[in-house]
Amino acid sequence: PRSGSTFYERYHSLEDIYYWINRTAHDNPNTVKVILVGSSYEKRPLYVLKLSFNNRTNKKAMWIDCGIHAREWVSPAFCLWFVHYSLSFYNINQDITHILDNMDVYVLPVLNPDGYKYSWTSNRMWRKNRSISKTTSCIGVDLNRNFDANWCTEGASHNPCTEIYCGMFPESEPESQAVANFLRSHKDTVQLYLSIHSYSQMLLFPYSCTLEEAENHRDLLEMAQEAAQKIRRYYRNTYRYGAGAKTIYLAPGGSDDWAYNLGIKYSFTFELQDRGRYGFLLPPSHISGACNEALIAVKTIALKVIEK
Ligand code: ING
Ligand code: ZN
Repeated sequence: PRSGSTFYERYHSLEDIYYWINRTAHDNPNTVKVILVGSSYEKRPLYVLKLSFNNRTNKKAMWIDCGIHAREWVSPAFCLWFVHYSLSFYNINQDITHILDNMDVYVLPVLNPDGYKYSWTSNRMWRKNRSISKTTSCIGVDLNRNFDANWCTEGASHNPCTEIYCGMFPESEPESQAVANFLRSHKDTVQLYLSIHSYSQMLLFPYSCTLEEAENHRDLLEMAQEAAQKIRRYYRNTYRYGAGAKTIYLAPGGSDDWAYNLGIKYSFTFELQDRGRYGFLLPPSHISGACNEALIAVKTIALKVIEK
């Protein structure tokens, strides 16, 4: 390891992350539970950490998933960072204490474990999962095109050889199905959905699957704007923000649009650092900066959801 860097300032193999999940739950038996929500195409477990700091009834919840795209390594790093920060600064930092007093948090550190593993062992630039198709030798479905939100319209592809292959049908992949099943069964409590990607420094919200505006567009825009302002003020970094389709490109089948249509009215996709200098190959020395600025955005948005 780089001298002077902590565990959370490095990238970790899938095996290390599974070990970390286990140890984190074991070391925090009163606050952390591990929930098995499904398994990947290659039969790896999909574990969610539930952070719950008190037994208040009717508590809201937020969901954070990381690592839906294999090569976006800073994304799983953020999920680990967030859990560690929550456990370390509850009752120390006022904002995280208020958030955790009012919300349970579900964290899925690696939504696409097969792809993540493959990006460590074979192809650093792999994006999709690793499912095999009957009709071609091309491998993998883009899990962020596999959800049931204007599935496989403009901005996704039926061609398994592309990076934006939507799969055979919505939720054809076990990874997207596991997330969708979990959220369907928790939609009465989950009020905030966050999906963490990289790179390009953006805070996106529905819709990406259509140019239409979400019903609470103004609310979402205001939250994203405030979060971006905080990042600029505290970290002197620029995040763009807006509805996905108008800010980057039309992209149907994304998880945030699907969660929004399910009824989770506060739904965001974060694109963490950087803006292209290193791209997906963000050096480990940048993890702390990338995670701290994203953390301030998560806090800003979560505090606003609690107020609603
Ligand atoms: N970007 C996202 C992608 O899947 C996105 C952008 C956000 C699409 C929300 C759909 C919904 O293309 C990256 N970097 O993967
Ligand atoms: Zn991505």
